[in-house]
Amino acid sequence: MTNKIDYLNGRHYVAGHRGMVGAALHRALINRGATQLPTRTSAELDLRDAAAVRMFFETERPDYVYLAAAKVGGIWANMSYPASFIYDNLQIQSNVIEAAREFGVRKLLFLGSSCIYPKLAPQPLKEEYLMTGPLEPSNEPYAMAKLAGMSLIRAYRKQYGCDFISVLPCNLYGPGDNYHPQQSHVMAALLRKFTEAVQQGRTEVEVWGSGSPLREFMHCDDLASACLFLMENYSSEDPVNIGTGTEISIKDLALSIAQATGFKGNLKFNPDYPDGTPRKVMDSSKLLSYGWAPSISLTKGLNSTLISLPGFD
Ligand code: GFB
Repeated sequence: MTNKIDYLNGRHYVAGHRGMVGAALHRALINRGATQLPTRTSAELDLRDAAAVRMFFETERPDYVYLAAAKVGGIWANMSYPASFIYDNLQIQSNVIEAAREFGVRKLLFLGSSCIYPKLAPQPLKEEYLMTGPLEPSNEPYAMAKLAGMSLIRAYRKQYGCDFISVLPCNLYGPGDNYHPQQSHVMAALLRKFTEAVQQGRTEVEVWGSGSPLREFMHCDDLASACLFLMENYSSEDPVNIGTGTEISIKDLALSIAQATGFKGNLKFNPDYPDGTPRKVMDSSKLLSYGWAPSISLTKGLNSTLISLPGFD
């Protein structure tokens, strides 16, 4: 089912537009000619506050909603703040989805995550493997919230006929990522660690865990492109995987970043930190079959992200 998205005259609300994914969606919308993009920072609008969210929708009346606002973080953040990861995300997504229904949003896209698949599901992960086994414990609260979000999308389609869809991205990276030393995802963490090691003349960089886990990385601009493609071309209760199909071990990722940053020292794997799920590569053949494919290779994306790094304190 194809939906005409009215970029020019429609009002497009990207929830979470200051985050890496939301900012990429914002850029992509502007590139397609969108001019009406109501925004609120988290200081201006707390998406965990149902009344405030309702008032925002009543005032701004968005036609299209991209639900990229979420509490996110890497494996350490997920393990350190499990209550915030489930509570905040349940609140944010419930409030935005319900307000979108109440105020007649024409289409909404909800961002899930590849970490909602069972820890030991067969690989590559096909959409039908969802909810077939236990989750990876390190991010179970976050994954539970995202599973609930997907269920909300399905339920709102069934009960109210809302044109809401869910997508499941692989691990993401790109400009505007969170570079917090402990709380970030691995790509941002390693970009920072290697860059600082070179700047400070250090000869060793710590890499958490064993280095053996396999992950699939996508640049946030490719993700934004896939999301808009699905807004235009997809309408179903079934979620869609968004991945590159290419996986890399954490050790090889660290070696690639070492090379890209010009780091010549040693990697020190620290087994005191967890590996998380051993492998997480998605089967994105459904998306490919609709006619979308990624265009930013890991090498290209890594190099462009490197030159966009902020200064670190
Ligand atoms: O990106 P990441 O934190 O999360 O870590 P997940 C991926 C892998 O990189 C793990 C290793 O095996 C980490 O142990 N790693 C090595 C590091 N060095 C570092 C480092 O300095 N920082 C970090 N963060 N990792 C997350 C979920 O899982 O994936 C989230 O916890 C979310 O909920 C996200 O779904 C996409 O890929 O393991």
